[in-house]
Amino acid sequence: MSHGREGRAVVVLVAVLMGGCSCSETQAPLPVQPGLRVERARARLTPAQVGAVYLTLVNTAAQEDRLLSAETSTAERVEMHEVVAQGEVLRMLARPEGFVVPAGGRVELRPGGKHLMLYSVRDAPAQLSLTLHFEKAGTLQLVVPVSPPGADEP
Ligand SMILES: [Cu+2]
Repeated sequence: MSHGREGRAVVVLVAVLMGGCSCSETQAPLPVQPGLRVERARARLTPAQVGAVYLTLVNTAAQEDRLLSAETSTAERVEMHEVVAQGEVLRMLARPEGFVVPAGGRVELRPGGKHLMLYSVRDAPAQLSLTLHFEKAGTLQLVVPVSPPGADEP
């Protein structure tokens, strides 16, 4: 008998909890954030006051987007670059048009490929705050850890 009562008490408690849940469901559901996500952001600085930021742009939206520009208070200028092979020579080209991120796709900025180039780095902080401007997703701000020189993987 006492078992039956405990069982009923549990049922009531569950009903109360579920009631609470359905109450909160009347609020606006959490939006499935369309747009861009950044993964694996890291920066590498050199003693020559230049540096690079590598990261992965993940586009969760149903339309393509484009990284238009980037800035950080740590450097005077940030440019979008890409290392490309021309014959047997590797060249670093400026990509002022930015980086297109396909719908539902991703673009990897990595050593030996696309990257953000930092010029006139003011100091060598442990991390830097980076602002990214996208054509559709707007502005994204993130904190990028600075790796010691040579620590980055290819
Ligand atoms: Cu570069």
